[in-house]
Amino acid sequence: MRQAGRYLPEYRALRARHSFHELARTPKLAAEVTLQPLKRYALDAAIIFSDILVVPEAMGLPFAFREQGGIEMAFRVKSRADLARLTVSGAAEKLSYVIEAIRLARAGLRGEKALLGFCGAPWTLAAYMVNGGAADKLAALTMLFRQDAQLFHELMRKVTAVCCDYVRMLARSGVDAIQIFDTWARLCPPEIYGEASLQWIRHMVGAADGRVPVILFARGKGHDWRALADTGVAAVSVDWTVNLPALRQQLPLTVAVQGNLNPASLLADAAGARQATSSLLASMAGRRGFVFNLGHGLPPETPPENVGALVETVTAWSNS
Ligand code: 1CP
Repeated sequence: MRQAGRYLPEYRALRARHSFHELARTPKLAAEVTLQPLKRYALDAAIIFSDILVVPEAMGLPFAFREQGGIEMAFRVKSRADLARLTVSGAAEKLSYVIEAIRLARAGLRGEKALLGFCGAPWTLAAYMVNGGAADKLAALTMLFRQDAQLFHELMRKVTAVCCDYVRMLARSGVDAIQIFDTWARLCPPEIYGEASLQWIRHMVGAADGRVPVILFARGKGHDWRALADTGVAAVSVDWTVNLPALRQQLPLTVAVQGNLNPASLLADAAGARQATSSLLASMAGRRGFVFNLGHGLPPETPPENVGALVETVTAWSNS
């Protein structure tokens, strides 16, 4: 809910004049979009305006938007020849425009609010790279893992190396925390999740080198909290299907939990948004190590005033 994006009319107005790539790659514009939600709402933090797919793009695999919605990668990684087209050395440096946007956004925040950086998890990025964009048809990546484990691991090594370089850059950029998005974790069979995803995430946590806390969002894997926490992250962020108080009880207090209001509860009216927010807060009353968040991103059709009702409710609760 700290994100900008299509639910905000001021984002859509900028987007009418600039492509997504122009917004993301022009530090002044990216910083402006980053700060848009904070101009409207009394939020505690901002998240830098960018995308997880900037990493494959920097490796030589760009993405575009399909007219009917969704993402289209320029090519699919199906063979060693495709893999050879991806560069590692110098790739993360191509993302220095994000670091410049972070610098400008931090100046705008004047130290009063936190700023988050983020990076996709290698499994989720590879999902887009292998199946060309329609990440819901993720069977392609699981199939690669099962049919050509060597190619799968070579791909993961390359993607992880760039993610680690990028995390190092983010950790030194002055962001207050880094969130890793393993959005397509839920499509990874549980028996291979450790080998296919978490081991690579562990490298990224290492690359942050303890400079900033790392938060892991692994959609659909909240029940596997022990394995998520074992990556060394400071916080586990869960989707809205997880029972948050139960998770808080099970995790050691050295690891924070973040979550997990169902974004759909913001689709009706402000009273409904307030009620849903209050009931999540009540379920977490008296528990330490909790960061309120949504259980996933905001759909574009969310009425902005309902986000306002949520922020007011959380602010009143944390001041009480
Ligand atoms: O038309 C537009 O303006 C593009 C819509 C859009 C936006 C607003 C995309 C394309 N990316 C973003 C920004 C973005 N991406 C943010 C917010 C930053 C901010 O507002 O300050 C974040 C955190 C992301 C990260 C991201 N991109 C994720 C992980 C988070 C999650 O939702 O689980 C994922 C999966 C993506 C891929 C992506 N980028 C864009 C789209 C439409 C998609 C989904 C593609 C698909 O799988 O269909």
